[in-house]
Amino acid sequence: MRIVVTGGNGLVGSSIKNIIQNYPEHEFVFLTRDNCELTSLMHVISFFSKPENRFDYIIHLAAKVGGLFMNLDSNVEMFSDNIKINENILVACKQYGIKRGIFCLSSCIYPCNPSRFPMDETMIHESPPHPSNEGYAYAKRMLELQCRQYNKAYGTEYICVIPVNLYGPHDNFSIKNGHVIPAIMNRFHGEKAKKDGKFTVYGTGKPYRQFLYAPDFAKIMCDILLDGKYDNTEPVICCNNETTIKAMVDNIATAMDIPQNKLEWDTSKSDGCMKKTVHNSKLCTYYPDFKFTSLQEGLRTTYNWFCDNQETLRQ
Ligand code: GFB
Repeated sequence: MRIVVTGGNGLVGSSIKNIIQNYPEHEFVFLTRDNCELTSLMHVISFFSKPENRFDYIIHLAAKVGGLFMNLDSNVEMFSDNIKINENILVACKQYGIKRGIFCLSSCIYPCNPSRFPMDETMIHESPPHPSNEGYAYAKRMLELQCRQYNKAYGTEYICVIPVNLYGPHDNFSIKNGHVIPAIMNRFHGEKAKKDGKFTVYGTGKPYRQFLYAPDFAKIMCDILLDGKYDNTEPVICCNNETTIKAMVDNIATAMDIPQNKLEWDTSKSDGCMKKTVHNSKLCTYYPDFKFTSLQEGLRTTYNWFCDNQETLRQ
């Protein structure tokens, strides 16, 4: 099969690039912002209308994403850009006969006051998401709705996968807009170089989060799309164990050789959603032997990658 991957240079897109040799019978084509501006329908149609850009399957990763503080600052753009990107891609998939694909949601789209924890695949639309990221959350909820409608109306096989907080090599290490792990690694790395470095973490450290190593997620997505084991088109959650932000930051400090008693908490900063726990029992019925990378191991390899790619990494 010929597979187009949108968001080809992103955290997960780059992780897929590192494993395509495991699927030698398939051809992967990585689409990046330089190739095509996905918020423009004209650009999207002009790209997919070219005879050399015919595909059988799609892995749709491209999105306007960012951490809590970016979402708090730009809920309007997070909604409008992601709605445009997803609509344009689905229009092109229909017009150019891409009948099967993986579409990426996120556990942050879930209700912030659900009827029960942990949440499962049936609870996406149960009640409002956390206000901090409602723009992104409602745009991604609409993507789940659109995939379901296309599958019903056109017999397509568009599968929504729902990861928890992703991290790993090739992440966006922006201190302002990044997610917690890359933002803190970059900030702490700068402070380590100073004699009287200050290792400040935002919030109280009490929120709960589930972190998933991006290379693990990349493999799960490619297997769901290609190995035939996942025999339906319903959404599926991909998650790993839960921890508190405090415990996770302690692990980062260990990975960076920073004494934990040097950590300081700026509780004037937002904690965002306190808990968004989901479970992966559905995924595990299809992939019972999948070995998830531990947080300690994932943080260590991510920091090593960060140190080795200072010149070129996104920040
Ligand atoms: O990763 P993060 O930005 O995403 O924040 P969310 C996680 C937690 O880390 C929050 C705390 O409780 C923050 O208060 N935190 C502490 C920090 N220090 C920092 C820091 O330096 N930077 C950041 N960013 N956080 C996002 C959604 O929510 O989850 C997105 O807003 C996306 O839309 C993502 O879906 C997966 O888990 O709070």
